[in-house]
Amino acid sequence: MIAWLKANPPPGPFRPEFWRSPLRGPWLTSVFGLALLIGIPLVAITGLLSYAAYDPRLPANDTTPERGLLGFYFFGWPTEPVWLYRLTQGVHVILGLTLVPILLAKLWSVIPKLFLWPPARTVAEMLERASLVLLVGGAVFEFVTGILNIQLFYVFPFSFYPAHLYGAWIFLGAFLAHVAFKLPKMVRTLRSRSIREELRIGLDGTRPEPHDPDGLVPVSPAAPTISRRGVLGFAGGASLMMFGLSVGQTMDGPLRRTALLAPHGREYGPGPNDFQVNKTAAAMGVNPAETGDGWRLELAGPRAAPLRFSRAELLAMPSHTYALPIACVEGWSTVQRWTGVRLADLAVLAGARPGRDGVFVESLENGAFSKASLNAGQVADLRSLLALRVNGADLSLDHGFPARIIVPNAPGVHNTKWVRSLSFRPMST
Ligand SMILES: Nc1nc2c(c(=O)[nH]1)N[C@H]1C(S)=C(S)[C@@H](COP(=O)(O)O)O[C@H]1N2
Ligand SMILES: [Mo]
Repeated sequence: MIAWLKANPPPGPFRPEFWRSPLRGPWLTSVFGLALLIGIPLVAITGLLSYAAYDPRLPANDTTPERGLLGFYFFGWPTEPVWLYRLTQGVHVILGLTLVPILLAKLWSVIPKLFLWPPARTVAEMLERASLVLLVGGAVFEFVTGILNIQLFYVFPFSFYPAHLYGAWIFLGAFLAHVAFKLPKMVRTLRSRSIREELRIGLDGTRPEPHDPDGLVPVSPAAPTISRRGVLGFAGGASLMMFGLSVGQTMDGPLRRTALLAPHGREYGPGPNDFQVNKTAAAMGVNPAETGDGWRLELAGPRAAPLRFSRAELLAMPSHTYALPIACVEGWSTVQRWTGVRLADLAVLAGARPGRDGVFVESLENGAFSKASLNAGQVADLRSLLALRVNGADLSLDHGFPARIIVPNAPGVHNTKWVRSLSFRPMST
């Protein structure tokens, strides 16, 4: 039966003669594989750290309450070093983008295996191919959902955050299995041919790799139209281009304009407020009338009856200024000078117990990012502010006027804008 199937493949890509590129072979696949083997774990670890940074055990911070065991590694997210989340999330997004051309090149290099005929000959082969469905499907799913999300195209019929998280674990499981299967072959193949020497070979000297039983090397190769060096240069160059056109979104100053792949607008607000806006007040349906003279901050805590403060009263309190980043989950970041009242001082007014109470923050608007919890360590850090001003000017409406949260090393989404109330309460993690 198997012999008959093998002898009678369906037409087209199921026939080995269909695949003719003389460049395909285990060595080329191994080079791309090595790049992914280095890059993907970094993307995965920084992604999982981002999940921990939300402090998902606290109220309102997690939209995947069904996470089950996936939070096994959580820890109280620190405020030090202040640049940590900026770094980890920048790596997650920008390295992810940088790997896209390598991933595509790797998939191109193994595409004949998608049409292997017969699809599986043994149970072991069937299992391996099932794991490849999870591997390739998982990789494509993670890259596509991630890219759509940083471009703010919320087009999928599910919530990004749990989908990207569950997808990551499925992909990682398949990735680990794949590495365990293939690592010995990859190492052997890479040793068989030096990359330096390969880079010296032009089109004239380009020959197919020696026959391999896995079926990557074509049985009837066409003449090469590009050298292996050319393909590596093309994939590497595309990858560098992705990096070069996105890394600027993590910088302030003129280089920020080089981030042509970053989606957000370029004009954000007047003078000192001219820096990146994630969601505008209009987009979030903030009613400007509620941010005027009638606005009051509601302050609640374990011992005090709720207090109310006008913006003028907050401005009259001891104020502090720190240069701190906003680092968005979408990978962009910026450092600005924020001025406002310490959360620690407000905690004392509310009768909160230092080191025990965190704070539950609510915004004037009602969207997905309108509520957040900060842990006790974040409240206690003297640089954590209810910011009223930025770079010497009042906050613009888009940056959260009348008042917003700024916490060192917190993910951007926890720096709630248009704050309506702060409620200090035990936040044990
Ligand atoms: N109320 C409210 N606060 C919010 C948001 C929001 O949509 N609503 N967006 C958050 C996100 S995702 C980020 S990255 C930062 C961005 O702050 P900025 O727009 O001032 O740069 O604000 C955060 N605070
Ligand atoms: Mo964000």
